[in-house]
Amino acid sequence: IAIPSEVGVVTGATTDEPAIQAVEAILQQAGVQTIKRIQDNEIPTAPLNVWIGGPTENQSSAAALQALGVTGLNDLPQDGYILASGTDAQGKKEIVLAGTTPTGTFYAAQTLRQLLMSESGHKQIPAVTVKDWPKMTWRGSIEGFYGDPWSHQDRLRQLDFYGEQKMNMYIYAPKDDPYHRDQWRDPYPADKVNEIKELVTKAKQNHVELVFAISPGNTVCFSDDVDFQALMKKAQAMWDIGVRSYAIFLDDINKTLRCNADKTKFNSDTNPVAAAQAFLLNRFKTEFIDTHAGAHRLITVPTDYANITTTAYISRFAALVDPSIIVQWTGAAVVPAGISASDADKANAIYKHDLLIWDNFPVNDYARDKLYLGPLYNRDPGLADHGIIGLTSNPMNEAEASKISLFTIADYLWNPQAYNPETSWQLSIQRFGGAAADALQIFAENNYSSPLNAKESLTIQPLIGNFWTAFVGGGNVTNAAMPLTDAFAKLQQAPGILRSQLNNAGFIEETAEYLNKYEWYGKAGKEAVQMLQAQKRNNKQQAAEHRSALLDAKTHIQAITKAKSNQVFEDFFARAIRENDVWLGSDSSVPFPITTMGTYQNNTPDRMLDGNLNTYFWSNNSPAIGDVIGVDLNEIRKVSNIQVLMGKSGSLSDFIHHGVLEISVDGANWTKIANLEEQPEINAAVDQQLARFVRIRVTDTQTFWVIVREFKVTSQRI
Ligand code: LTM
Repeated sequence: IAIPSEVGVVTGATTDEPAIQAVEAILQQAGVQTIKRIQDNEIPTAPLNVWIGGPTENQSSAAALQALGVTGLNDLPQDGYILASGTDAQGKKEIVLAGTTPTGTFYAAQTLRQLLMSESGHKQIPAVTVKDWPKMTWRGSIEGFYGDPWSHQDRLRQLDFYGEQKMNMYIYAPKDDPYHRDQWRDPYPADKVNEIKELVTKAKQNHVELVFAISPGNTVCFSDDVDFQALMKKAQAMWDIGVRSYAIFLDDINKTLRCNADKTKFNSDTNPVAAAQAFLLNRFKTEFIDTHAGAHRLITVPTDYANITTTAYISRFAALVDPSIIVQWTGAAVVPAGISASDADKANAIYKHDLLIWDNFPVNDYARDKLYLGPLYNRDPGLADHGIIGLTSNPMNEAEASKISLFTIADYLWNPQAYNPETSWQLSIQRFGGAAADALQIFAENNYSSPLNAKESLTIQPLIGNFWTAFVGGGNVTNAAMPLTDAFAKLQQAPGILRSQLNNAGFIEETAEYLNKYEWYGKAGKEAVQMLQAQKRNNKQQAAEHRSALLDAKTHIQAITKAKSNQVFEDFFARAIRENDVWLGSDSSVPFPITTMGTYQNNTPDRMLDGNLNTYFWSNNSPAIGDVIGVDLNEIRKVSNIQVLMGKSGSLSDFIHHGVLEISVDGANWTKIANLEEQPEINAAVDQQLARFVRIRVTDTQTFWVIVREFKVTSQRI
């Protein structure tokens, strides 16, 4: 259906106004010059007419659907819609956007925009019938992180973005807004009230439920009337500016009662803290929510929020909190790699309330030098059928950068069965990046890994593997070097392209240090490859020049501490420099430690190669799946034995509990020697196999950190 320069828009008296505005904006973007608004009792005459609103909003939309031979709107679930486009029996072109509710109609308008965007030139849409509805009831975000809250402009832009992505909830709960947590009793000053009022209006325009949250738990006296009245007053001030949804959060507080006020209502309870919290929540529900017609269900997060087995506290909280109150839960961990249907079943069994997931992805308040620009992974597609009523994602302090993963989260929540992280991410990059999408993809795929998925540097990592295979193979490395140099060159160019072509000043400002660092990574990568190529050509002069440029780029990289180092690149440079050292005459029989894990204090990896059982490497966290620890023998040798002593003497818990022992000649292709399950100490005979690299690779998550006292490889020159 080509969009002509004149389009009729047919609306009813109660057609959703934000949907009308969205359609008109979309048509203008498609180059329409005349938009004729007509009522549902008038006869449309334009060459293309768009009916907006289901039968409750627009009296003529049922007939318009019928004219296209489309039925079944009434069979769709809440907020579902039909978007039908085509030519009727009289040859008239029409588009019908009909929701089961006004929200559904608004979603139909968003799909119209998406259809236009997906056509080249953005001036036509396919003739289609789309019947569509959300699987998960609540889909949104929770500004619930520590550190710098989002700015007012950030929030306004987020709400527009949620509307476009059919997300319907935004919970306002920034930990470092003083009036939210530390000074919760104090009223918001007038300018802040005005801002929140503006957010409420913006949320309504986007069919987003704005939930106003207070976190009083650090200082509140649960039974105290004065405190309760302060809470009521705060909630009333928000009601007066249009807020209709509330949350009282109790996360990250001490489980103490703190005050000497009247505790008779809960003091004799088996868990007075849970009982005190329930008392406050239930009282707020009865005295505020129930007395304000139009108020929505209260939301809370308990103090134990990351459990799948019960605690004394949870069991009392579940029993005492009013069943209408929605409980937030983060999964089986605060930042869980995955949330399975069985986790949800277990959580339902212990919390015994409707559960709304507080998903701590892509939040980075605990890793302020990381950007999580990859998609959502590992949320079971069946969660909605296992007692989960919705999911709110806790995003990064970087509001614009968060939109890349939020797009994929919206996708997952709308239709979890059809969700594919990689394809959703590609589309997110296209939409967010616009003309600069290619550069954005390069930048984002090098800031991709997260606690949900350890993959990093998706294009460059395999190219590095190919390069080492060719390099060790002894033949011509040019064929493997070319695509790698090219990929590093593109990485170097991407930040400049983003700065000049991405139409998003917020993103550029938030990610400035990362852009600088990755520009240098691109430069350093190119120099490293060229150094090794010069080495292969036996050209000492050129190799030295590239080495010096590599070291200079590395100095710039190290100086940018705001952005964490990229392990794939750091490993590549370390090995490249080592190869060059050996070529220049360093002793190649000295093994070199390799690891992807960070170091705790001064327990550096070289300590596992020093022959001293009292010193060790100690990781600075529990390892992720895919993390490695091992040695590079600097040349291919005949290996006869591998002995690895993990854990501290006397306390063996800090070791790799689930892993594989592997060897490789080139650092790219690996052969398994043994599976390692709960084995802190390993002594493996290897039967003179050829290898240069020996490592243990982590195959499952664990909570323990890793200590390696010695990693001893017995080998001979070939
Ligand atoms: O997750 C919850 C319920 N509370 C806090 C969040 O405020 C914080 O952003 C995340 C990530 O650090 N962890 C929490 O425990």
